[in-house]
Amino acid sequence: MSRLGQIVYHPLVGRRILAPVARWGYRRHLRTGTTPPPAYRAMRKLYGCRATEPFAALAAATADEVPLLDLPGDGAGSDADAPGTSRAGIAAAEVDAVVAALSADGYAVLGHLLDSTWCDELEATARAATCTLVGPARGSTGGRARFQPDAPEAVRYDLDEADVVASPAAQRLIADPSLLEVAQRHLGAAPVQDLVTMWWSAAVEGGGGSASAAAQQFHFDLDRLRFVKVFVYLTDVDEQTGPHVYVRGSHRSKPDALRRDGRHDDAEIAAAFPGEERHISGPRGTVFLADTIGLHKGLPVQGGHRLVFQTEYASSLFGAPFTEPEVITPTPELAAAAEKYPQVFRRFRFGHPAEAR
Ligand SMILES: O=C(O)CCC(=O)C(=O)O
Repeated sequence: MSRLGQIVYHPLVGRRILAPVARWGYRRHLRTGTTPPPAYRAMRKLYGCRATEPFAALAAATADEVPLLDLPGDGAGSDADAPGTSRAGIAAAEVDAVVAALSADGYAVLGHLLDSTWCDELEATARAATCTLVGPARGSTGGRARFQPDAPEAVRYDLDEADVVASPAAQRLIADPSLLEVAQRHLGAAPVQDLVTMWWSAAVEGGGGSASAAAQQFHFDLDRLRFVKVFVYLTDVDEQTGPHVYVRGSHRSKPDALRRDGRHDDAEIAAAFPGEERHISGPRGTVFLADTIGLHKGLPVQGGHRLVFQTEYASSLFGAPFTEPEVITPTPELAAAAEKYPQVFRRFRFGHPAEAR
């Protein structure tokens, strides 16, 4: 580890060192597109400092990184009032309500379900994929297998991002203009697509209790400075099949002890946010957005299984290392969006089937 890394990792180091290291790393990111690991670490630790302004100032600085997108229907874009301009996309009818709920509560559930043909397509992708096993497992965690609904070997099966982005339904979702608009308004910054994922969760005999690695203990995300996640349930989700649990309002502020990076137990959360736990259940096709700087977890699956698709938008790629998945055959929707908003989709490598062979 570098000397700077050793300093940043020291448990007693405080904001006087963390803040300049994080700012230096952000400037480096702007020049090079990569984040020095000590700067990412400094950013995470800075969030836990008692003085909240240095983290907030760095997060605010990302708002200027990419010019705001000119989205149809968004007051921020010059197209907004053009005759005949109207919103399109899965949240088109409820953008204002979703933005308001995200701001007030930290999460918002869409009023209608995702088209079942899109769900079918995503589910077929997930059934065919070889996944990475995560969390308590009968086999070895980190192993690779296809999900077997009748005999799952691990509490979580993660698909490879390349397999997810190959799905046309996934591509239409990540390029969805109404989701881009919600993200832009919530972040106060142009959204940059930084993660696409899909995973199965299951009950495993002898798998033990809730699994930290499978995100089944309360935590908050901090891979980036500002971000919002879109979740789609691709199976019916009830109390038995692992609903997402979000602590309402915890995206706004948290007691100092809960700003510590790591896992937090249920009693701590209940004491700090009495009555604010929300269990998000719903039928297949349920879509919700969450600002997961707020406290959240997935409830362990008691029986059956759950399949979730997720896409994330951030104000900057500063932070955790990001992947650069290849999209061999982009849908017309993604191709058009990537041409119009190259910065949003800048981590994708667009190929052509002929080149891939
Ligand atoms: O499985 C869940 O609902 C929790 C997921 C989670 O923690 C996350 O996506 O950050």
